[in-house]
Amino acid sequence: MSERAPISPRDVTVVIPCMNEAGSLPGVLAAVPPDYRTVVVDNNSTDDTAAVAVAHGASVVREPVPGYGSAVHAGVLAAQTMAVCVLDGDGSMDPGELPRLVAALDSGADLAVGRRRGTWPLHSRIGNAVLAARLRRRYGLPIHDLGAMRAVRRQDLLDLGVDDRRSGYPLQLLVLAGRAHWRVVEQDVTYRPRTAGTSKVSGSLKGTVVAVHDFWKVIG
Ligand SMILES: Nc1nc2c(ncn2[C@@H]2O[C@H](COP(=O)(O)OP(=O)(O)O)[C@@H](O)[C@H]2O)c(=O)[nH]1
Ligand SMILES: [Mg+2]
Repeated sequence: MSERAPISPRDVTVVIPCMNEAGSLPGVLAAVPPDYRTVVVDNNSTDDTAAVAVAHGASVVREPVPGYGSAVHAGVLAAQTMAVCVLDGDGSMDPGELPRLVAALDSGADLAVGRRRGTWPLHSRIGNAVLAARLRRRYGLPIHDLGAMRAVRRQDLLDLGVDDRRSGYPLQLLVLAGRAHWRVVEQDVTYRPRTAGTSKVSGSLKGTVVAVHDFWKVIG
C-alpha cells in the first residue's frame, strides 16, 4: 500500500447518529478527544437533541430521512476532514477510545472497527456473532462484531458506495470492505448500557425485526 498522510486530531470528525439522545449526548460529547470535530446528525428527534448538541460544541446536521445509515451518511457527507469516526449517541460507547481506532488507520488499516465488550442483549450479541462469523468465512475479515464504532478515511468510505440507509449499514460496509480487499482491523471497545433514553434498535422488538430484515437484505 502506498504511504498515506498521517492523521492528526484536527483531521478527525466524529459522526454521531442521534434520534432522541438529548439525555446521553452531554456525556458523550464531553468525552470526545480534544481537537476532534463533532457532527451530530439529528434524525427527526422530538426532544432537545439538536439544542443540546449545539450547547456542547457540536455541529448539527438535520437528516429527515429516517434510519441509522441515512444519519451516518449525512454526517459523513457533512464532515470536512480526512478521517471520520462513527459512534452511537446513547452513551454506550466511549469516544475516548476513538484515538486507538484512528491510530490503526495510521498503522495501515483501511477500516478500524470496535468489538463491543460488555453487557448487551443476548439476541443482539448472538445475531452479531453469527453475521460476523459469516464475514470471517466469506471474506477473511478478522471480525467478531459488526462494528457500531469505527474509524475510516472519509474519501475511502464515500468511494466504497455503501447505500444501505437503515440498520444494514454497518454490515454492508463490512461486506463491501471485504470485497474490496480492505485491510480491516478490529479492536476491543467498552460497551455499557445506554446512559439515558430508549433503545431504537436491539432493545426494542420493532427495531430488532427491522434490523434482521435489513441484515438479511444485505447478506441473504
Ligand atoms: N439518526 C438516527 N439515528 C438512529 C436511528 N435509529 C437509531 N439511531 C441512533 O443509532 C444509535 C444506536 O441506536 P440504539 O437505539 O442505541 O440501538 P441499540 O444500541 O441497538 O439499542 C443511537 O445513537 C441512536 O440514536 C435512526 O433511525 N436515525
Ligand atoms: Mg445503543
